[in-house]
Amino acid sequence: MPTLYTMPGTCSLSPNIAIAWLNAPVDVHTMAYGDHKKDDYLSINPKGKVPAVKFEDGDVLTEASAILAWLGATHGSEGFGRDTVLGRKEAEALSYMTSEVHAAYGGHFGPQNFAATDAAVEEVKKKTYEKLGGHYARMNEVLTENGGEWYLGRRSFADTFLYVLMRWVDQTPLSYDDYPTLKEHMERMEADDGVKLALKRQNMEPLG
Ligand SMILES: N[C@@H](CCC(=O)N[C@@H](CS)C(=O)NCC(=O)O)C(=O)O
Repeated sequence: MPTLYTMPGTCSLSPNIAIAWLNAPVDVHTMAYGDHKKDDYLSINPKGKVPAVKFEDGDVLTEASAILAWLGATHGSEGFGRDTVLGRKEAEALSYMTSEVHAAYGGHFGPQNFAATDAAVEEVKKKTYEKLGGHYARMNEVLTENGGEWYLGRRSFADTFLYVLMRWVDQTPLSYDDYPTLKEHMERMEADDGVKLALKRQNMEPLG
């Protein structure tokens, strides 16, 4: 059976939820924070990041959106093939959430990587939260336009990554109250049995 490597608090929760939703035959292995920089894991993913999937033949797949694409192609429900409207919208949403929104969090999790002085670090953080605020406003708009329940109007893997991004708002000066439709989505996700199972497998709690 393939193994998904995760760590508490991280974006690996997204494929972890997808695995729970699909009841996919994938083992979920949760590491303690810090183990991702140790030799055992670096021999699996030299990038030292989660998520990663190790297959029985030794092949390794990294990058959340690629792992979700593999899960969808192998175990996914009908209507999400990349040759369908919903499938290509899902690919678009996941690329946006991973390469734009998640990547923008670099200025929150590691502002010192972008600035040399304390004042410059503060400036990076300020700009980061402005940028993130724009992303959340856009996602709130998309979700509202699509009926408010699921990001693409029907439950998809985009909802799993959106939930990860919503959990991180808690660590920033941004307010959930500015994104009411996203906030309801987060509450809906936390009531979901698959999400509860994935959180448990990743040693995490719902935010409540
Ligand atoms: N582009 C990667 C990003 C993966 C990533 O940044 N993972 C974070 C957790 S959300 C991580 O492993 N951080 C640990 C570190 O950088 O030390 C993806 O989409 O999978």
